[in-house]
Amino acid sequence: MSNAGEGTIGVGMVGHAFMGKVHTHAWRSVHHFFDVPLAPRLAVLGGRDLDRTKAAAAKLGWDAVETDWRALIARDDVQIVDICTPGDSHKDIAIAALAAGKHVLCEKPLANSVAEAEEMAAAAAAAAANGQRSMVAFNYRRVPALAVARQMIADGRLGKIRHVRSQYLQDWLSDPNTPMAWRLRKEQAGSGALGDIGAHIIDATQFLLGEHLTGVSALMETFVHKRPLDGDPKGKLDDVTVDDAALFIGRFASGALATYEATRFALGRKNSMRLEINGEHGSLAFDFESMNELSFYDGTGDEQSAGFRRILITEPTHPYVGAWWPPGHIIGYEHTFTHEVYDFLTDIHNGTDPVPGFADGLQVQRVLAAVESSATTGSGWVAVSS
Ligand code: SOE
Repeated sequence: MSNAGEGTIGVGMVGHAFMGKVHTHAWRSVHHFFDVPLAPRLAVLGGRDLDRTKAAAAKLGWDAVETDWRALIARDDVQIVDICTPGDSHKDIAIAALAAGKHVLCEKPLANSVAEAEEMAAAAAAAAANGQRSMVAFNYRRVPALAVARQMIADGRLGKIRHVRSQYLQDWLSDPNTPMAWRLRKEQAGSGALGDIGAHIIDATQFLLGEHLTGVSALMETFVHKRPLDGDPKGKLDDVTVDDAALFIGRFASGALATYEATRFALGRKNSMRLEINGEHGSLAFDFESMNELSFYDGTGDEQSAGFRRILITEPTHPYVGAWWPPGHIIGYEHTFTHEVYDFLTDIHNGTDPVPGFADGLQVQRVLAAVESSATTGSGWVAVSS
């Protein structure tokens, strides 16, 4: 049994694949490392298959299971609904959960379309008036190194920003015999690399600069159009209906120019989310595969000794780091989700709106739509709607 009773808040999580596992780790760990006003209770795990959901609940430590997310939402022991499902169910689950008076954490991207995201953002705004909090799980905002980078940019250490260079490179689909998955079907995922990992670099770059993209021009490509349904290359094949890669340029409101590359075919790159920001006085560079490090070039110093220097983001004064280990004992991917639920629980307790909220998720959805429009119509520059 997870901790029950006073000073706790019940979580009902829908979905128990990769995101379900890492969110569970966050809910289980947060109150052991951070001072949270309400300790999460792993009340209910939702999944479509009863036996598989029971097995996942036993392994991950959830108290009960439901095979219908509507029943999960209706339960009195659930105050937070955590949505870890493919994008095609985000809207229905989130709007129903908000209507039922729950707080909602929803995985990214917020939805599979701008229209869905608009409905969700409107429902979240209405529910906020009722004290209900909602957040989109753009977890990379909670990488300590990126929180430091954002502060350095906000403090003017780079001066006016000229260039934003970002790539999110994975290679898990490079083999054409890798079987079909929900992330490869448009009706379930909304888009491919663009929404799955491109959404992260869109949100992360806007987070770092503190401003939005105003327009984009894009290319998208599907390299492998058919994949084995169950991994047998000689078996039945199914159609891939999403992009395998998206490349786009963009312009920020301040005039800064940006380049984006999102692909799951960069053979050898496993989860390499790379960002470089060039300003008039300096530059910052980051690669998630070395997530505890930030490279900084100070253009205001002595030219003779100038160069990118490595900042190890493991000091107790760095965001979130003080809750974990002594300097140099690095943290990982899963810690960013613990940071995320720490901030979410704090907002719930303080009655403040979480960031990124559904309105932020809607704005990212609008950038995704502009990229897709530019790439599919070949219309070149497409403004990001507001
Ligand atoms: C697959 O590309 C994936 O699991 C994404 O869906 C996650 O958002 C990312 O953090 C890791 O890769």
